[in-house]
Amino acid sequence: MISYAVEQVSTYAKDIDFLILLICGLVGFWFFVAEGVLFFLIFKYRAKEGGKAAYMDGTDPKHTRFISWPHRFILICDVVIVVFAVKVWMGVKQTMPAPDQTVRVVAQQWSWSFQHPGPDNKLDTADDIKTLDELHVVVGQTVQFELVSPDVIHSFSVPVFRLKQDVIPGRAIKGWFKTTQTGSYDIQCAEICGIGHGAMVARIVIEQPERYAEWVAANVATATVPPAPAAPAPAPAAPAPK
Ligand SMILES: [Cu+2]
Repeated sequence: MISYAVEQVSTYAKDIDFLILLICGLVGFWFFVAEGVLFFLIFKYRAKEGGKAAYMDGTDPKHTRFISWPHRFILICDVVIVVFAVKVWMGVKQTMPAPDQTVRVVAQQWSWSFQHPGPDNKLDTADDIKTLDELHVVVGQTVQFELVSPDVIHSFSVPVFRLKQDVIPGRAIKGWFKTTQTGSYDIQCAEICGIGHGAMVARIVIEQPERYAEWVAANVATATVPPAPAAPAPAPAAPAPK
């Protein structure tokens, strides 16, 4: 149902949507039951000619069962939610599948920059490709990301993946996703991080392997490679002694 509004583009998006719907369904059911009983009782015991108010201290078992039985049912619902939530949490946050590709995501006031591994598929080598506001990945591959921030707390949010992870200065936070279809989708910052927070947007481009290889080939030449140090100039000849 949620996927009508926001596509599901990661392998775990459907699990998270299921959890949201489960919580909405159970909470919504009890909300309507509680409101229905409330309005029914308001109507049934409305002011009437000759009616008298009665004092009840709430200790009679005939009265307390109206609290204790719903309480038990709701506790069962809570246990159901916790069981499913832990299952999804373990699958998304407590497992780290072997990655096909590792990227570094730098969140900074107020932009996203990305470091791709380049043709050797290793980060922090001379062929890395650095981009601003655009992350490229291959469809169907497991991508491990490393989130870093040089300034304040940000949050790496990709709605189509149902992924949101805080980026904390001083830490390199790892996570993963596995894409299910090609396309170009929003990345946003989901943590108020200063005056330019609203402008902190980027795109993730999910491509077929051939297109990704073309992009790597086209960009590796312009990758930010530190220039080789210039050869030292020859020292001027010492003046001949007079
Ligand atoms: Cu931010």
